[in-house]
Order: sequence, then structure tokens, then C-alpha cells
Amino acid sequence: TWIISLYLYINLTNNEPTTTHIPFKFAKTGHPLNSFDRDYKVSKSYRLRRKFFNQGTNSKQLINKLQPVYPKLSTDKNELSQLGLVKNIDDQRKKDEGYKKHAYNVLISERLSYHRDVPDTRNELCKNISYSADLPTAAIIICFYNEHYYTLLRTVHSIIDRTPASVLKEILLVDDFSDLENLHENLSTYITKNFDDRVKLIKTERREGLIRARLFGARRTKQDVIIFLDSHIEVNVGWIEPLLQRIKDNYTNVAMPVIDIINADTFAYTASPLVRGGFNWGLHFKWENLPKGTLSTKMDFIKPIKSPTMAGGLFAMSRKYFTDLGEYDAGMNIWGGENLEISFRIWMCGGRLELIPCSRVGHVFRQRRPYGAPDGQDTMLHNSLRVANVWMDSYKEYFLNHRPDAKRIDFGDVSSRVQLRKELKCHDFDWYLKNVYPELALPTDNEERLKKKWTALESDKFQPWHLRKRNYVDQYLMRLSNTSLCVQAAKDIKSKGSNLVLRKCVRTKNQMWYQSDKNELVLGQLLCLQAGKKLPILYKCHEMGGDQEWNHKGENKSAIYNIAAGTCLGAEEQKLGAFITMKLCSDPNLISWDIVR
Ligand code: LR7
Ligand code: MN
Repeated sequence: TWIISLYLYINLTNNEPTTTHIPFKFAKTGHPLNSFDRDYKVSKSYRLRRKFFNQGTNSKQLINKLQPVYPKLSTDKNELSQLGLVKNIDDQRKKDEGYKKHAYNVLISERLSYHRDVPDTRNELCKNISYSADLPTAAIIICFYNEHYYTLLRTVHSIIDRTPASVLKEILLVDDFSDLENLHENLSTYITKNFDDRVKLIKTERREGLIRARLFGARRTKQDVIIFLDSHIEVNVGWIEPLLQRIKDNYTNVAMPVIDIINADTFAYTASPLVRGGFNWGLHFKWENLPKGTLSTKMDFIKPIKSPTMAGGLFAMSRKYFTDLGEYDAGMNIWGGENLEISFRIWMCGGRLELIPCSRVGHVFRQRRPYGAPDGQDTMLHNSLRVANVWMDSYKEYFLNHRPDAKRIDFGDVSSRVQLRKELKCHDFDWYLKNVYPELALPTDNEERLKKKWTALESDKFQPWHLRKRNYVDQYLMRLSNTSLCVQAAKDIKSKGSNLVLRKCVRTKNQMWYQSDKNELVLGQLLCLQAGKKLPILYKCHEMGGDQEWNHKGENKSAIYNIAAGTCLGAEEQKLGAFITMKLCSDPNLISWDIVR
């Protein structure tokens, strides 16, 4: 598949893979799976292979299908086998199931083995720093629910491999009542055989959710510092020392590593830029650029950076301080909100939350969470209501206005948390906004516009920073060659599920297609063109490529091809009002399109 991919990249899309709003070029990883990386990025080979595999298409048929669109496609047998046409049904099954259960590529994860080098993504200057000889001792707490066996074990191995034994005293694996068959037993066997007794596996008595599972773990250790990590991470060289040093300097410092990106499809490890944590009035965490001037000198790149909030999963804190500050809100369920709660609490009650640039830990960012709450509760909303009612004073109204549905929801008893806030004599939320996060705009004027923006952000909440903003690289009309007919929405431009039709070209928003750097075609910057079996439709952009990924040569008389569907954009008839359809690219009657800029 990489041949198609490469070909596609160079000859069809002809635009460099650019990152979005944060000016940062990905470091190439150099790990052995680079070919997968290339392959996935471009062609979503997984879908492609599955599609052709299921249809039993042989290489010849595939070539015939692709030739009209990719005339330079090789016909060499060896190259074809590399196209993934020789498939292994067990692998394919494992991969499909893995995506369902874990939302990442377990096949590649398993091929990587328990030990692998990751690129050292630290700033050069980090290597010159020396740390105290008597750093505090650490317990690492990793909660997991139905985590993939191999990925979890690589998490543990990476910690053992890259953390000095003088500080690493305990790794507590808290199984949050997983029900994946044999997971716990297998882990237990592996751990007894392969690790010393610093690695402990414990299990909750019922599904607690990550917040109470962390409490369960934290209360079972006596080390100086606790470090929470997600169960699908790999730590980088020298990750722990700068965190512990910062806490040794002051026990109210809470220290976070930079969260590097482990690609969920390829497991390629790439560096993240220096960004800090913020939030919006929907109480969703978001990454944001550092305030102007933060990085002025060379040394600024390695100094601790104040952050208004944390993403939640990866941070180090003095155990005593964690307890003194009221641990977590045990009334929070499953997932969400606890990260803002502890961030507000740290700042408002006298602590300091910092990003430590010299500490780097990779995390598998996935497109969706592969689990929910057992009772179907919207735990993010439930937990956020608790945050708002305990910590945000009158500012909570901004959140409530933004979520009218929240007013009717029972978020339980928060009196003990209100009491805690009193006892700790914390600043109020107004102080926090003025002193820690003055950059946050209040939803005063132009409220409607902002509201819309937040709603859009909501669907993006599981995205890593580099996937969050759509980056348009081109805009054009798609005109039926040799006519003056253009593709436009059959209904109005905003209606999800609308078909597309041919209308007189008029160059309105209704006919303007914005091409994103992921090769989406977004009509009027609203909805994405999505391939169907017979007809394409307009649908919410899901940013996962596949049926929303379109390729063409960008010139007149182009075929417009969708890889996932394996078909091309056509029209029912070549006349006004005709529906746009999906056609075999090899169809001799396939019409061609002009890209009119
Ligand atoms: O019921 C559960 N029980 C658990 O033990 C649900 C989850 N978990 C475990 C799970 O196996 C994982 O190890 O808790 C950990 C976090 O769950 P994820 O990986 O599904 O969460 P996430 O990475 O999507 O979400 C981020 O926000 C969460 C809010 O509740 C937590 O704070 C996560 O730790 C946090 N992850 C990170 O900060 C990593 C960087 C991601 C970003 C941005
Ligand atoms: Mn995670």
C-alpha cells in the first residue's frame, strides 16, 4: 500500500503534510514502522485492504480499478505483495477487534515488543541539567479499565527501563474492575514472572471510574511523591528527575511532563510543542499556545511553565500535598472533569501547576473513548456540574447558560467539597481568572458567536491538539467538464445528510468546496462530502479520513476519487438538477471535473 500512498502523496495531493495552527514540524521517529506511518497517513490502508479483502478482489482487479486514477501504478508482482494484497486473515481480525475494543492499532502495538527506543524529544539544553542526589521517592499509579495487555505492559517496561531505581519504589497497577477475558490473570502471571515486587497489581471491587480508582491506588502507597499516568503511555529518557526535583524544591508544586504523541494507528512517537492547558466555558479542557513572550530566551525552553489547567492523566504531586489538598472528588464518576477540578483547586488553594519541558512522556491519543459509563450516564456533564458548583462561584452561570440541559441534572451532594474549600481558605474563582488565566475571554459580547464555537469544540474534545483545527489548503468549485454546471447541496448547505446536485455555477458559498489538509471537501466550511454506496452526502466532518477523504489532480478533467469507497465522483446524468453519484473509476462513462479556483 505504501506505493499507492507515496504515489498519492507526491502526485495527487501534492501538498506537504502540514501541521495545523501550532507552528511545529513533526520530528520523524525513525522507528521501524515508518512505512506503516507513511502508509496510514495517506491511504488509510487499513480500510483499503479490508475493503478489497472482503470483496475478494485480486491484485489484477485492484489495478484495474486504480489505474484510471493512478496511471503510474506499478504492476510488478513483488510490489503488489507489498501493497498488502497478500493478507493474513487472523491479523486483519485482530486489528478490527482491537480498534473496536481499544480504538488503536493493537497489531502494531504488539509488533513493537515491550522494549523500544523512542526519540529523545527533549531540548538539547535539558541534557546539561543536574539534579539533587536525594530526590524524593516515587510511586507510580496507573489505573486501567480493559487496557490492551501488550500496550499496558510496554507502559510498565518503559518506566522500568528509563527510571532510576533509586527513586522508583513502586508501580501500582489499579485494575478498575476490567472484564476483558483473562486480562487480569494474564497480567498477574506476567508480572510475577518478569518484574520485581515493586510492580503491584490490585483490583477494585467494582467499576469505580478513573477518579475513584486513582484514590484507591493513592491511598495504598507511602512514597514521597505520587505520579499518575495513563495505561497507554511510554516514558522518555530522563522523564522523572525534573518532576521530582520540582516537588523537592517546593512541596506545593504540581509538575506535569510534556505529553508527546503516540499515533493511535502507527504508534509512531512524535514530539509535542510547548503548549499549556486551558479550558472553555463548556468546561472542556483545551491546549493553547503559550502567552506571547513566554519563550524569549533559550533558557525559557527548559524552564517550568505555568499552566492554568492540566489535561489530567499525567502529573506528579507530593503525596502529602495530594492528601492535604483533598485528593480528588470521590463523587465524580468514570471519566471527565476531575482534571479541571484539581487544577482550580491547586491554584486557588495556594499551589502551583507547571509544565516541565524537560520531562517527556508519550501518550496514545485516540479518536474516541472505547468505553462508556455502565449506566450510560454523561459523566463528563455530571462531573463538570460538581466542579462548577463547588469552585466557580457566580462564573458557573456561564457554564450553565452554555449547557441548558444541565439545569435539570442531579449532580449529587457536594457539601463536603464546599467544606474543603472553606477549610483550605482558598481564593475565589475571580482571583483565579484574574491571576492565573487572564487570557480567558468572558462570554459577554458576541455571545452567540462564541457559543457556536464551543459547540464545535465539544465534538473535538478527545482530539490531540494537532487534530483540532481544520486547516484549509485550497478552495474551488467542482464543475462538470465542458459544462457550466457545478456541484452543490440538494437541500440547504447546513442540512446533514443532504444529497448533492448539479446546478448552474454561480460561485456562492453553496458551491464553494474547501479542501482541508486531510483532503476533506468541506462545503462552505460547514459539512464534509462523504462517500456513500450509491450517492455521496454532506455530513459532519469526522476527521478520520476514509469516506471523507478525496483525491484528485487539482486540474481540469480530474477524476475525484474516494479511497475508502474505492469509487469516484460521478453524476446520474450530465444535466441541470441531476444527482451526484458514486461511480466505478474505471467506468468508461465516468465524467471528469474541472477544479475552478
Ligand atoms: O472507568 C475507567 N477506569 C479507568 O481506570 C475509565 C478509564 N480508566 C483509565 C484508562 O484505562 C486510562 O488509563 O483511566 C485512564 C484515562 O482514561 P482515557 O485514556 O480513556 O482518558 P483520555 O486520555 O481520553 O483522557 C484525559 O482526560 C481524562 C479526564 O477524566 C483523564 O484525566 C485522563 O487521564 C486524561 N488523559 C490525559 O491527560 C493524557 C493526555 C490526553 C489529552 C488531552
Ligand atoms: Mn488516555
